[in-house]
Amino acid sequence: MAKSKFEYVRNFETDDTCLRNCYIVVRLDGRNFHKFAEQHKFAKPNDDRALGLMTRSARSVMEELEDIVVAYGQSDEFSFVFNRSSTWFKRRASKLMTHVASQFSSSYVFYWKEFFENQPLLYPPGFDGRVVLYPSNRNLRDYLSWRQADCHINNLYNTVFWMLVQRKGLSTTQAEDRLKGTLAGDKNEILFTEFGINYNNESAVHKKGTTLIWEKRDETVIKRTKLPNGEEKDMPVTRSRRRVEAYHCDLIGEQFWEEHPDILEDDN
Ligand code: DGT
Ligand code: MG
Ligand code: MG
Ligand code: MG
Repeated sequence: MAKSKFEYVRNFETDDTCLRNCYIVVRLDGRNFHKFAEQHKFAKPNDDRALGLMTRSARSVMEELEDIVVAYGQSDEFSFVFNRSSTWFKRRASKLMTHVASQFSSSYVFYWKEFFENQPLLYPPGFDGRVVLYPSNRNLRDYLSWRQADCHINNLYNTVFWMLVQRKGLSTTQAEDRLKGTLAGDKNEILFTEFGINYNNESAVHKKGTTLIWEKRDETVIKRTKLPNGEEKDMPVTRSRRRVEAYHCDLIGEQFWEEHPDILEDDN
């Protein structure tokens, strides 16, 4: 095809290829979800409908896009980790990030009604995205540990905060003052002595967030099969199928990674 004289404008496009051998992490975060949560009457501190919808949308991202090996979400954010050897879209950061963000956003709206039956969606939500590269398994694990530690710190704070407001009748300012300068141990103590709550018994999804990984499961279906003698018979056929499974477990220690050695590629 003959080139037009306008063709040169293509050269203004910049190269955003992600460095080879690195895990590519795309993290999405809900835009102004402080307001979004208020307007859509999210339960405080954790709304299980909202968390379920985030996880459903993340599952759609993993199923529809290529090469995502693990995803981790909490609050209004989700991180997606592409395999370090992925060549999807020639590793172009903008392509990967925008596909993740648009697939996630459209799924969030598409599945809204499944989670928020009686609460209409009042306006179109948005998500920002960023790309970060991690060159080693240690760095990637520390990244996920960082997000999970964030989940823990916020959830512990929010759990005590809303107990003080909802159960004790403190104003939000009074609850803030009460918690100023307190350490994790102090917050656990307040929960236990004032509300009879052992934080360890709080639900795992709120304490640990949600981790999505691919797992192989054997699936048996009945199939009509032709026998050598020409007869037809219903026979069970077992196939190994890959599907996305959700966990609410600790990612910081060794156990999860020892139990799922296929998620990360060897460092070398
Ligand atoms: P941004 O991300 O800079 O556009 O601003 P925000 O407002 O999204 O701030 P961010 O992402 O730091 O914090 C997440 C907000 O979402 C936070 O204000 C609390 C709210 N949120 C997330 N999950 C829940 C929930 O389950 N229940 C309630 N009530 N609020 C939630
Ligand atoms: Mg933010
Ligand atoms: Mg946000
Ligand atoms: Mg956030």
